[in-house]
Amino acid sequence: MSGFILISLIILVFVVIYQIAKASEYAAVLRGEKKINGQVNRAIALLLLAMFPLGLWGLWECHVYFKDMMLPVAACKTGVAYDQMFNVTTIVTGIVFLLTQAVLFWFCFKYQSNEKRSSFFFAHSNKLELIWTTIPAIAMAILVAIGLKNWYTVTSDAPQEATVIEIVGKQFNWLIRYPGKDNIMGKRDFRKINDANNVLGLDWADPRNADDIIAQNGEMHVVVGKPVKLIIGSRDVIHDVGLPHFRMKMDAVPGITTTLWFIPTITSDSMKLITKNPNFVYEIACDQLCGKGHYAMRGTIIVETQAQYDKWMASQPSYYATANPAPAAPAEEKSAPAADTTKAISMK
Ligand SMILES: [Cu+2]
Repeated sequence: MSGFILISLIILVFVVIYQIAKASEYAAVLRGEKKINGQVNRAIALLLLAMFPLGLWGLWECHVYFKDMMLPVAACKTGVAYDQMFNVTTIVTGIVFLLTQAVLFWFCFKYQSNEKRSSFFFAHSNKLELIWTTIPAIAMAILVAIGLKNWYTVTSDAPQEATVIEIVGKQFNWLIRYPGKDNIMGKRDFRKINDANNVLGLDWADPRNADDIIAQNGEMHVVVGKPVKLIIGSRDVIHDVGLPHFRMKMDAVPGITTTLWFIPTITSDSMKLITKNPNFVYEIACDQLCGKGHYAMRGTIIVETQAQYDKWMASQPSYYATANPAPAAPAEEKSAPAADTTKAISMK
């Protein structure tokens, strides 16, 4: 019933608008078409002029309304550089936007249709072409150069002392591996992936895997002030390691290793004070729509002091121990030749 009323109402509104249009058409004929056209033109020109400040006010209100969604201060050095780049770009494009839009709306008003005015044919001007090509080109080149400098910084070689952490995306969570006491990550083989007891496909024939740690609860722990290098991969489809609080993201592509490095500068505890939010956590988001559980691909980063990190690290069992509750010595596994495994798989 309510649907019927709604449709009737819509039809009624259309009929009313149609009748008003018809009536104003008759009025135009009676009062002289030209006069009416002139009035309509003037009204539209005035409305357009009003649209500009009204639009700007709307933009401002949107920012005020959504200000709680803004990110807090960047939590690493490259994040600060990124914010500066963002601000410079916003200011430069903002000035251009304001100037061009102000002129656009003003010209619509100033050059509204008028009986006495005829159009002016302007074919070409080399000087103008040169000006409006060169100035934006120089501005864009400068902005791109700043962007490239930042890009090369985060993707370049990390400092030697960096903590190396592997992060692998899968539908639908992040797997985070630390190299363990030997500081070397063992080999992985996608054919050995097994959700029951080998989520990353660690090759147990490689002794360097024996002490590797896969962080529990998808929680990445890093030390404040110490460089972190992420080795990024994917187990299935393309994901993307999104670190909004560090202003960074990098694709996680199956079969291709990507990297990122940064120096966290604010601990999780300090950030709780800065944001006045006792529940604040640094998030790892998936920035690539990767399937139906994409929204739930949330990991967390704990930025802490060296002492807190060491304590946490000491509490983490090796993945080998977790995956093999009655641990056979890794050395025995090692003695099984890797070639045999490959053969067994290819024979299947
Ligand atoms: Cu994903």
